[in-house]
Amino acid sequence: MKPTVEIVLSPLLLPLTNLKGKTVVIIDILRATSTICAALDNGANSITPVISVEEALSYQSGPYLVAGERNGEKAEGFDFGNSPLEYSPEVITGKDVVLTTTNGTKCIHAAKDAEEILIGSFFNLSTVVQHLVSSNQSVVLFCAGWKDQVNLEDTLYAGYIAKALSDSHEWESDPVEIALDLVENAEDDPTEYLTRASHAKRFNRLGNNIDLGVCMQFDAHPVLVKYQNNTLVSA
Ligand code: 3SL
Repeated sequence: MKPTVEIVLSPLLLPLTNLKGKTVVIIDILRATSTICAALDNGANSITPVISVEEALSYQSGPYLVAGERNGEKAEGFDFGNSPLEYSPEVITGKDVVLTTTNGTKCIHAAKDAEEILIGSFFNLSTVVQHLVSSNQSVVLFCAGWKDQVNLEDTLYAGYIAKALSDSHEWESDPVEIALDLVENAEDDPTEYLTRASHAKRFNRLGNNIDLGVCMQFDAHPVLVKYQNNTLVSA
């Protein structure tokens, strides 16, 4: 029997899914998981995801950079926001970062029952697929969404992963079929497709018309990111 693929389309649906013994891929394309991959590939030592702004600020007395956003904007008092472009090698090499975001970092904590937790983005799509194929474990693709709502960009990415696993894994899952349909619709120009996403529109309102295109660079940061001992590291 082949291992399975499931997709959790929103954090509200996570309690319906058994994570025991499975690999979970956390997906928050815009932008938490993209930023995490960029920062670690650009030389950050570690990223500790925390749930609240207060908890993040409590790390400020230590040797940490404190980073993240609320509602798409850098939180007050933080060193960095949540754009991959902020985490260049010049500023991030060798640094330990504490990160809190509206949706993505919460999901990392929520997946604690899984055997293995990975971070997925278009930046490391092929690296994630290679790992999932070779480890031959059942996979849960966990979409962070936006404030518990399903979103386009995370579902689309889950579809790309499911499609790449179609020989090695199996499924009987409507969310997987939905995600595969999105890939079929978007494949010609996935960045253009995602301009209709509510978060792309939110970015435009905030004057950010760059990060959508940035986060859609396939395999630009081919790093395998694992959550181990409360911290994200490049494996
Ligand atoms: O919600 C999150 O985790 C963030 O990725 C949202 S934002 O893209 O930084 O606005």
